[in-house]
Amino acid sequence: KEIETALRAALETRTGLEVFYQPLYSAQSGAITGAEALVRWRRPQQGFISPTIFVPIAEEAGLIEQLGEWVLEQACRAAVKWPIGTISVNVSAVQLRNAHFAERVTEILKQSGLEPARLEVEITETSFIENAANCQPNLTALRARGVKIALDDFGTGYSSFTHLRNFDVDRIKIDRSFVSGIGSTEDGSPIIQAIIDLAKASGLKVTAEGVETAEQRFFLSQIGCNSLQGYLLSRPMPAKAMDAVFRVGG
Ligand code: G
Ligand code: G
Ligand code: MN
Ligand code: NA
Repeated sequence: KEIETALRAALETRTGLEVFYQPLYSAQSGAITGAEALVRWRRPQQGFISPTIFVPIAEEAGLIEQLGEWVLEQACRAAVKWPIGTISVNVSAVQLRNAHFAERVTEILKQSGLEPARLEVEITETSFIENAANCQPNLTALRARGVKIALDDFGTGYSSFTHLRNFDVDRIKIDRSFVSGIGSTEDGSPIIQAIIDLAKASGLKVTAEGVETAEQRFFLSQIGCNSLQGYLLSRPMPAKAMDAVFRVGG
């Protein structure tokens, strides 16, 4: 409850909240092709609170729409200056169920001047499967406007493979739990290979998350991943640091 009150105040005063960005790299050329927006909340006494803690609190407290729209606004405004393909924004299941979600995204795109095709929303398969009927109209409307859809944490849901055909998405993001297995005793590489083959057969792009070693990067580019993301390549950073990477004004 205390954390909910503090989050409400942070949202109202716009203090302590910041959006960080983690670049995505082409597995072939190594160029930056996109970035993922990741919200950060720093409290005066407690330091950084993880979004895995405060996003669920925001969802229960009815604050996720406000938080999510703020992240979208920040991300679209920032990305419009950057020479990257897409800016990816994580979207909560609660936002996706809201009947006005697609409309709000459209307004934010207009205000920011970002081309719809340069925005990608990241959804998790569980959020979608559990609420397909409510989520589908939003996803259909967004795709009709050109917005891209990515399935995040792919492979962690109970039915990824059987459901992939039913998802109308552009990209899957292979969960980092598989990537961390590359080269270890619990080698995740046969599963990754199967995921990539399936994605390619379905015409989807593939991003691998959580790339932390050169061995993982090499393996993932060899087997056909389109883009790579992880601490080996870059940590999430503030918008100003991204501006500096691209030498654009803040
Ligand atoms: O950035 P970090 O690894 O700490 O993120 C932890 C989790 O929080 C990830 O699952 C990520 O998808 C989620 N997350 C980060 N930023 C956002 C956001 O803006 N909205 C939502 N819904 N989830 C986010
Ligand atoms: O669930 P989602 O894929 O949105 O989560 C992204 C989270 O993964 C972010 O919190 C980000 O900080 C984190 N992350 C990004 N790259 C790496 C990495 O190489 N290793 C680990 N352990 N986490 C990472
Ligand atoms: Mn994500
Ligand atoms: Na993920």
